[in-house]
Amino acid sequence: MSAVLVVVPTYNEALTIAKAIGRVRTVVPEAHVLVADDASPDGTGAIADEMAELDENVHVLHRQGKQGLGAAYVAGFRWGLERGYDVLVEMDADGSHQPEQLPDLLHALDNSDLVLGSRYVPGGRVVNWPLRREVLSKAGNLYVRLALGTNLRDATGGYRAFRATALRELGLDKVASQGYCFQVDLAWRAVRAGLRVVEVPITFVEREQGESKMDGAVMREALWRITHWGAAHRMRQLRSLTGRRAR
Ligand SMILES: Nc1nc2c(ncn2[C@@H]2O[C@H](COP(=O)(O)OP(=O)(O)O)[C@@H](O)[C@H]2O)c(=O)[nH]1
Ligand SMILES: [Mg+2]
Repeated sequence: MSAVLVVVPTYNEALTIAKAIGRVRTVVPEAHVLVADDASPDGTGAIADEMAELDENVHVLHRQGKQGLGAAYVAGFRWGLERGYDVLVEMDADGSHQPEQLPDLLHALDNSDLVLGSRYVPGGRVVNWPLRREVLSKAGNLYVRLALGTNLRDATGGYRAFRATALRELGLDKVASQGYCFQVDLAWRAVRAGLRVVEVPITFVEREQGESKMDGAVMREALWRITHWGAAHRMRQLRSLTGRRAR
């Protein structure tokens, strides 16, 4: 059986972290959980430490300060790869990603390298999101498809499962994305590496407690990076086309 590590990045999730970890431990008892906390001022790290003390399947990675979702995941993945986990899962701490759907993701990984929990394939949905967030998310995904020329319906979501072998191929050392565009970055790397990427439907439930950390800086970083990746991709396509003609 494969060893599964669920990496949960946290910044000020004291109200939600215990429940999220508890649900994972109930639904997939054999999985380990790693909380990657950016020195949350609200004491999230201490709550995670208490849980880790009582449960050998729970681990905590304390980071220096708020350095963004992408940076927390890179550090969490490194931690897991160094310790030989076979499968690395991304999951939010706020209950939006339901641990009860984790078995669906893990099952789909039997025949793929990366499974994206997807809100925008048939069967997927979003519950309790304000219209503004839904529009932003759908527009973001449309932009990703147009800029990068992919078919992915939900490249911005953060509920996913990677095979460790696949993650090792993606060049984590070279990931510069700090914020939420990390999600697009890794999905795009996987597509370009020719890995088998599949989407399975999930129900994303907006958090009931705590606050979203999505802000203008996160969105601006996503916009310029995706535009840059898209332009570089088109240049490569153009070059291979003209190269072929010249031959
Ligand atoms: N370690 C770490 N976690 C973060 C950071 N920003 C967001 N997160 C976590 O990423 C997950 C998703 O964030 P959230 O604010 O719910 O984003 P939203 O669902 O898009 O509104 C949550 O578990 C957050 O605590 C960060 O800078 N560092
Ligand atoms: Mg959230």
